[in-house]
Amino acid sequence: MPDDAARAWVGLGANLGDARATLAAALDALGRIDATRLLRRSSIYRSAPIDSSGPDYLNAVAELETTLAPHELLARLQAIERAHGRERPYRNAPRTLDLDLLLYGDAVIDTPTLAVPHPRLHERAFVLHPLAELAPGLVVPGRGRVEAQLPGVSDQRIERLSA
Ligand code: PH2
Ligand code: MG
Ligand code: MG
Repeated sequence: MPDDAARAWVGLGANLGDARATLAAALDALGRIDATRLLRRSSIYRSAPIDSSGPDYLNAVAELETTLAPHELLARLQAIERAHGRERPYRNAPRTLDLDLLLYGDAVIDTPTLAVPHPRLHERAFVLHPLAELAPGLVVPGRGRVEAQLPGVSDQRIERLSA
């Protein structure tokens, strides 16, 4: 991977259909994005829906190395979502697969189509726990270390599943 590669962090979530199989397939698909390597993935977590409805979610976080630009990577993530039958009937609707670009190096991006760091990352246990598992000490631009955000989400139900 060339020197200009960036470290990107992607949040995975699913709460419709066979969520476990979907996350496994999505991780596989992340590993096949061009100009990108899947470095690591967190455990799978079961979490209560936050500002959303339907069954519990399964969530995980993946660490990528990529030479794609942030918007290019976002387009690849959206293509994987669509391939898994993602529909967007309304905001935060239950979903077969959600792939969120959480962090892209230490970049701060605020455009109509992409905001990085993900604007709600720091208030969501289902992102913070898997991220802290993979990268304790990781600094979220504008927020500080990932584990410093955990006390603020201690009321959100989440459970780490094996593997
Ligand atoms: N995603 C949302 C809204 N709420 N809740 C949980 N537990 N997990 C998610 O992935 C999730 C959510 C919007 O993307
Ligand atoms: Mg999301
Ligand atoms: Mg999303």
